[in-house]
Amino acid sequence: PQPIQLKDYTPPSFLIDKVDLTFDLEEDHTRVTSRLVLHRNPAHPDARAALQLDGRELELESVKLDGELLDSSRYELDAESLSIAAMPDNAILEIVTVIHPETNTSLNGLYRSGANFYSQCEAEGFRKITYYLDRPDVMARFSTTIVADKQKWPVLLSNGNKVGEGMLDRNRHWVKWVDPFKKPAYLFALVAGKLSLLADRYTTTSGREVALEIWVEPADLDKCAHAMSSVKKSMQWDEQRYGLEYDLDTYMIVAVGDFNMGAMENKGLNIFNTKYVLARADTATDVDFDGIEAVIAHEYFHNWTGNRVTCRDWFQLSLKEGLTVFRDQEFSADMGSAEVCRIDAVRTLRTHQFAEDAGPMAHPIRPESYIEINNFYTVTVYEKGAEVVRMYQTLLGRDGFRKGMDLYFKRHDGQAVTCDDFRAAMADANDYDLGQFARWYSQAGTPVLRVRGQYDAAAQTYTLEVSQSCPATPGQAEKLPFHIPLTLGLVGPDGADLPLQLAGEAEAVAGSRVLSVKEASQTFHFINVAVEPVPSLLRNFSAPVKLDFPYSRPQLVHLLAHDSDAFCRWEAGQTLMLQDLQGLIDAARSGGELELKDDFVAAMRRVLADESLDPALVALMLTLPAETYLADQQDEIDPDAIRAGREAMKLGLARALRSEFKAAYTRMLDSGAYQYEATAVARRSLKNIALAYLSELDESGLMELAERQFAEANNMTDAQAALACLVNWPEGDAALASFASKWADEALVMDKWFTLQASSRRLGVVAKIKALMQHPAFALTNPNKVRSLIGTFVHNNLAGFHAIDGSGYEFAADTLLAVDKLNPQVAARLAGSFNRWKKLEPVRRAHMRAALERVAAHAGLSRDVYEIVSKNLM
Ligand code: BAL
Ligand code: ZN
Repeated sequence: PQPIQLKDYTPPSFLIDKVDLTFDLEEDHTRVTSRLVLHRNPAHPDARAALQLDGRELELESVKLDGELLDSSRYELDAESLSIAAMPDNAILEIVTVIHPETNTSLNGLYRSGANFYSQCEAEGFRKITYYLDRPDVMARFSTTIVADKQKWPVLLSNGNKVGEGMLDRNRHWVKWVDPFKKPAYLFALVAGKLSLLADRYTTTSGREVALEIWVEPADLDKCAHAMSSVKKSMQWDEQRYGLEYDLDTYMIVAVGDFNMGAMENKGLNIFNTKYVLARADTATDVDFDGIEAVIAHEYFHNWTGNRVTCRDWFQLSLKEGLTVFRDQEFSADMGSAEVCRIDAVRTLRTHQFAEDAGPMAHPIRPESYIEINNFYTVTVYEKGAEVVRMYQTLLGRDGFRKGMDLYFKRHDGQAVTCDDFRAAMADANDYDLGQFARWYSQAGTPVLRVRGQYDAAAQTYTLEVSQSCPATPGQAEKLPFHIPLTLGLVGPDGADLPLQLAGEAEAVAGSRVLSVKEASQTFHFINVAVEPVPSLLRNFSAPVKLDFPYSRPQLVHLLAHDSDAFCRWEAGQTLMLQDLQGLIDAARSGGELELKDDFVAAMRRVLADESLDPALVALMLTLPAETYLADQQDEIDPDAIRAGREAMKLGLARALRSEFKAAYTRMLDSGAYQYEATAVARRSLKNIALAYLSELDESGLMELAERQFAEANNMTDAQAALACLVNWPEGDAALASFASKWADEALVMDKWFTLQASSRRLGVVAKIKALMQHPAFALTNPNKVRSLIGTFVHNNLAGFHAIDGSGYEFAADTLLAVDKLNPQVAARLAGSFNRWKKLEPVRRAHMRAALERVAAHAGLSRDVYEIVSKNLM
């Protein structure tokens, strides 16, 4: 397959004003009638260009041009398109196609989940429904009529407002929907089936009445309350923060168990993975409740950032995704603890996006080419994209950012635009030069910010020398300097922030300030610095970079104890932890002693005993980096040494702080009913990390603590945390069995059961995963199941997946080939588990290469998997 290039972008030859769709749903096929009103696009360079409609896996029944039936000599048909050369400038085209949702396992286009019909069109699924100009810069007004058997499919939903319904012969009924907003085809949606409704209402600030509807399988109706309250909070927040109101009469959410993504922002009819809708105290954890609130907000926010203003082409994906992730992060920060949200976001970015930036799939947030666009729904486009949007706000201030947003909507409502248009709105609204900032969109890789500080006691100055660099990435050997906002403070010996005054300035600033770093090397002189400070750098993680500052251990201990910025405080602890973990990993590799350093243990003891700290922050400070993150810090990865070093730190801390963990556990116990509320969530997080450490100690009393919590928990957060402790020990087998029998009918809870076993350190052998694949609750056709069991094993169980005999790689290759036949998007995500192969120690590297080559040589590989595997082998 040939890559598609950003530089080749050309406007479409035709535009579509209106599309009327009729779906005839049957058990063994669906007939789609499409009536397109088109006109020639004056922006296209060739005024006589053919009309080339996209289409895949369609059975064409007929084409009519302005009422005249065309025979096959009047058009060209191939596997990807339908072309008509002789086109008038204005035309009405009527196309009838037959599709087969009942056999569509890709979950892309129109498909069945159980007896119901659902659709997923982003990015290019609409072309699997009918021939169309399936590109985001073609925006049209849609009407959709759905015809189906009333008994089998009583609920018929599509975008916009319902305008009519009625009965036909053979007990069939019809419903017609009209979407008054023009939209690209990727926002089209259709749902048909037996569904139950949770209904509510919302009145916008300007007085618009909106019907809120959540449609789910009947058995799940008692798990929708949290989703509904999240919708209302999101609507209110977007009005208050950005002045943005909802624009249709009805806002619908549908939950489906078979879904490739987390959720999809189709206009007025969001379709969600059940994972991001369904929650009850006994079935969902605090993390699930958080995730639902964030994803509901994300999809709702897309109505403006994505739907009203959309992307010109798929290279601009981060225009809507980076911006909308930033918006959902800000929303979550306002709903709970801003500090905890920020640290969580940084952990995600570092663990997953820094890894992507350092591997064969590295790409800028606006990629320059792709083979399969589905492979670019990445942590880079989403999470790094959100960091880039955050940097505008850091540079311009919150009010300046709002001015930029207002101008963006004023200029572009109803348009399909580019990342440059967004940047121009931010620059113009604030009269601020963002020219160099454009490099964040075009250069891949994680920049390194090297900072050195010098205190001159006699002159009372503190000089910061700042230089930046960025490693080469595939196709980009050289990088130019970025425009980096560096937020910092200077912390005095008493722990308070010193006033900040740069040479040449009349007055000092209290607390933190933002420096604009634009050169390869730059020096900043602070004056009137009365005492030697410890610099607190990159406060609130002001840029997605790696910081290189040679902190001494006492300096880190000082920041951990005093920094006024919660992120930097946590970061100081993490830096100490990482240094000592590296020492343990090195020792494990060379057969040395695995012992913790006293100053680190003492620092963690103080954290654990500090009752003035938010318990959630304490829990985060005690959380070890993931094995994969540790792997990414190595020159050459030895998975066994990483596991041994990390386990040694857990055990060492558990032994040294046994009584402090017990005290914290007891202090955080809560006998009341479950509440999803910030304080209660924070207390559970500390309680459960204390339990996790205690369960490292092979002591019967402590194991009983976990067993008791598992047996008596009144909520899934506590039950799952206890089970996670037990699964590493023989006691876990009985607990796992009782959990499975209790929750056999709850698909999302069974996903947790698979995940726990796939990440257990007892399970190092592929045979156990294979056995679990035979469990009745597992299905290779269900993405949630594949991600829970196989995905967890290949992505997160470092020592298990990287077994020295290569069995993990063989298993991954076999499984991803089997999944590829069913669902290429899900298979491609599994293929990503090979991305680190070049950094592995030689024995594993050879095994992994062999497995990769076997996959690459496989006949009939999807474009999705081909792209990942071929980039790995370059
Ligand atoms: N647009 C795909 C799903 C999401 O990012 O919301
Ligand atoms: Zn999104």
